[in-house]
Amino acid sequence: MKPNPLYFRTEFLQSATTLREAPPDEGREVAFAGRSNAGKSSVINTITQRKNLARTSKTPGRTQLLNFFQVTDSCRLVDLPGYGYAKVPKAMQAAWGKAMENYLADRQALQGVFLIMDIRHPLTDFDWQLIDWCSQTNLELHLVLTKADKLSRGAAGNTLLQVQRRVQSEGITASAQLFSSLSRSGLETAHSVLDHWLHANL
Ligand SMILES: Nc1nc2c(ncn2[C@@H]2O[C@H](COP(=O)(O)OP(=O)(O)O)[C@@H](O)[C@H]2O)c(=O)[nH]1
Ligand SMILES: [Mg+2]
Repeated sequence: MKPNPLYFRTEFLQSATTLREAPPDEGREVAFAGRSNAGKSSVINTITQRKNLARTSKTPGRTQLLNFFQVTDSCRLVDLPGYGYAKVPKAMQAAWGKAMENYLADRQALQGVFLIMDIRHPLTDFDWQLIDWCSQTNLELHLVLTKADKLSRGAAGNTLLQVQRRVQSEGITASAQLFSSLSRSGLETAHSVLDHWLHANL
């Protein structure tokens, strides 16, 4: 398996605070979701080989917008607001949640969700909420256990298996993979899932 250089041409398109501000609901898009600090921006930067496309931040919870990135004329990647940052007021958290839920439920172009989880803290309550939303709206789901470099190869493999079992035991269908933005391991797998969902095979 080789990386697909198509994703390396990705450009920032626009931000939106509500679904009404989003680009026209046409073509195909894949959304990236995850808890603040899980490593979501780093995954997007690695997948697109752009150092600062999705701003990697040491201050978690600052990304409060839906950010749209253009891969081709008809294909987009979408960075969803990081959820579950404790220092943000509850009301604001609720507003983000609402925007996210609306987007997941109503967006016709949306093909599926990459759920980014820190391999050391997988399947938090917030992750389960997102998994439930995806399952209720019949959205495809791909679980990305990132920062795999933080564990030994064996421990990372075990965590992947455990996460797959937990999700399966709830009757949820989802694919899953290990990833590291540090070593770029898992990049080809992530590209192949995107190719599949976006019909972006070159
Ligand atoms: N070791 C390691 N650190 C990572 C990895 N991905 C992200 N980080 C670090 O984790 C922190 C949060 O990453 P970021 O991408 O901003 O998370 P986000 O809030 O989910 O967008 C940053 O300090 C990153 O440098 C990874 O694959 N390996
Ligand atoms: Mg981020």
